[in-house]
This record gives sequence, C-alpha cells and structure tokens, in this order.
Amino acid sequence: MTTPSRDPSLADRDPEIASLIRHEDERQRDKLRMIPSENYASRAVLEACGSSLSNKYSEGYPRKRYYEGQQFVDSIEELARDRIKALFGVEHVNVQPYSGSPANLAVYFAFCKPGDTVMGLGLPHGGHLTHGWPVSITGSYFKSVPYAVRRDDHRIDLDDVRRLAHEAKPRLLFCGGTAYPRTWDFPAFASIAREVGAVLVADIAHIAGLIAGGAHPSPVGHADVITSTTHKTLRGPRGGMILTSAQYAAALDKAVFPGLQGGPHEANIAGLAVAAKEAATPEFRRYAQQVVANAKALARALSDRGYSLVSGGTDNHLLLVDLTNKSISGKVAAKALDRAGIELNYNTVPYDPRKPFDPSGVRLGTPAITSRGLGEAQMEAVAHWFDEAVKHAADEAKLDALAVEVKAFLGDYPAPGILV
Ligand code: DSN
Repeated sequence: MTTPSRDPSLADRDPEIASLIRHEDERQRDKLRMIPSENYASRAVLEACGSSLSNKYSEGYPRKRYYEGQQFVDSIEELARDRIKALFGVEHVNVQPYSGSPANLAVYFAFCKPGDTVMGLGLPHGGHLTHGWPVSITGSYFKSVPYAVRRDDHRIDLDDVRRLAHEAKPRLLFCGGTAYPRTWDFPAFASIAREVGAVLVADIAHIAGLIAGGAHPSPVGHADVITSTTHKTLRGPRGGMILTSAQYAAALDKAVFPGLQGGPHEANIAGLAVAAKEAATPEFRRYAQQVVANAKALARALSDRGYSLVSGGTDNHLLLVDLTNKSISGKVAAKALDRAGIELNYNTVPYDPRKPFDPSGVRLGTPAITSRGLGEAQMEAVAHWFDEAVKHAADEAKLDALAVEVKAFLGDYPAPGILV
C-alpha cells in the first residue's frame, strides 16, 4: 500500500529494509525466543519509539534545556521519571542513559577517579563487562578485584566477597549480573559495602521487571545506586536508567549529562514511560511471577532429561545449562537449537575449561515466551524440543522438522508488538 503523499512509506521508500524488518518480525513470531535478556515490547511501547520524538534534541533535563521546543518533551520525560519512581519506590531517577553500559559508566564518572578499585562478579561467573572486567574500559581505567561463585554449588560466597572487600577497599561494589540464576542478597551486600566504605551499585538490568512485579527482592533501601536497562524483563524499549536517593541525584545527573552524553533519546524515553505504566498493573505482576514459575518448571523438565544446571536450578528468569555431560559444546548446541526454532546463546559456565567463543554451556530464559502467554504446562514441550535438538544437533532435516513443529505450536501464542 502506498502513502498518498510526497513522503513515501518505508515499503515504498526502501523495500529492501522494509522486507528485512518484515522477515525479522516473522522470525520473532515463529521462534521460541529464549535469550534471557530479550523480550517483546508491546505495540504501544514500539509506537512511542517510532514517533516524531526521534526528531527532537533536548540536551539538559526537564525545564532546564539547552534547546527550544521542549513543550511536550519535558512532560514526557517527567512522566517517565515519575512513573519509574513510583514503580520502584525511589526518590530520584535518571532515564537518559542510552543503555545499561552507559548507565554504569555514569556511576564510575560520578564516584571514581581512574585507578580506583572496584569489585563486581567476574564475567565468567555471571557478571557484566562493565563491572570491571579487563577487556572493558572499566577494567582498564580502574583496578578491578572480581569476586566469584563457589566451585561446588555455583552460589556467590558472601564470606569471600567480604574478605576481598576488606582487603581491596573498593570505591564501588557491584552486585547484579547477566548469568546468575539465583536471588541477589542485597542486604548482605549492603552490609559489606558499609563495612568498607564502598558505594553499593545494584545492576538490576536482568531482573528489573521481576523486581517491579514483586518476583525478586528489591535493592531499594540497600543499594546506594541502582542501574538498569529497560528492555529485558521490564519489557520497555532499549535504554538505560539510574535510580538513587536525593543524596546522589545531582552527582549522577551531572555524570550522565553533560558528563557522558549529549541529547537524550526522547522517543525511547516515551517508550519507557509507557512500559512503566504497563508494569504498574496487576497483569504485569502476574507476568513477573509467571516468568519465574516457568523458569523453575523448565529447570525441572530439563533436569529430568539429564541436563546439568549451573547452581542446580533457578530462582529467577534464567537457566545456565552445562552441556559437558552431553558431549556437545555450547556453540554447536546453540546453533542447532536456533535451527530447530529455539533461540538462545552459548555461554561460559563457572570455571569453564573451554574458551568463551566456544564454551561449555548455553543460557536461556523465560521472559519473552511468558510475554506470549506460555505457562508451566508448556515447559514440558519446550524441554522436549530442546532435548531433541541437542540429541540431533548434526541432523539438519530433523532440526528443520522441529522448527516446523515449534512454529505451528506458537501459532496459538501471539507475540506482543509483532503485527505480521
Ligand atoms: N547483553 C546483555 C545480556 O545478554 O545479558 C548484557 O548486557
């Protein structure tokens, strides 16, 4: 269909890109999307992100901008801030970070000088690059003292965190990660941070939606600063945010702008406002609980099929499967699973003898499939397809047949925001 104006539609202007986006829509419709950091944003969120707000510069903060024309942008950013503040129960929020990594960098800029010591869960144990891992700027410009999970049960050893913190006296202590399937003990981290005079930063990127929905304890009242992305379990647009108390508000705002960034992406901030409104509903609370219930059901179903789960299971939305006993590498399994219609990522497991580019494990989670309405009863089928794909990883015809089954099954579970 053509747009009757001098401003053609995407399909008319650039059929190549329009077609690639349509294929991506279909891919997201037809697959079990199980990368635990991904989700489906609602149609309402996506509409806000694709709006005229993308045309607007608004350097500064609401009512204190460096450009004119902020009559509506100011109200949008204020709504986003107010809704996030109410959702998490915090005094201050900055919704301008472009994503989680810039949000974390702003925290370094607000509190540290190059060379200061920082502590976070090591990347191979489930932490994040920006918590001081050597290949990141945070591990190059700061002295990083990572902590680990225990070898036997894969849980964070808080006695060891305390011992390391007393030795290293970090300026920042990070808790939170990308591949830790267990509950974060925020009060315990807060007491360690207090003992050594560190600023406690809770990076809740993966679990923000679970916290908003009451399915994971909140760091509010324990962490000095909370950073997050907005597009994972929270189901917002791509973006980042920093939550804190009035005490640190000015320093963190200054670190984001003008410290690190110029103009904020107001279209995504509008999308975040919409997501925060959605996340304040009883329906979202049920969603968050269901994400965890599904992950636990899937953990049981995979364990029953002989899969070895890091830490023995999950308390949250994600599972880390060590495939060593199945004699297949994480990368080979991930590629076979993708062909079979199950999208996840290969991942190191703690103390992995293999290299990160071809590690021993895969990481998967339930946020996106729960957004489509799958429940605990459907996790048996998901585990069955997972198992079949791993067992027949070298059989392309079998993998293709599984993908057909997965697609047919998903026909009963419409994907939010996907209009094809
Ligand atoms: N890329 C994110 C994840 O997949 O967990 C972390 O930044």
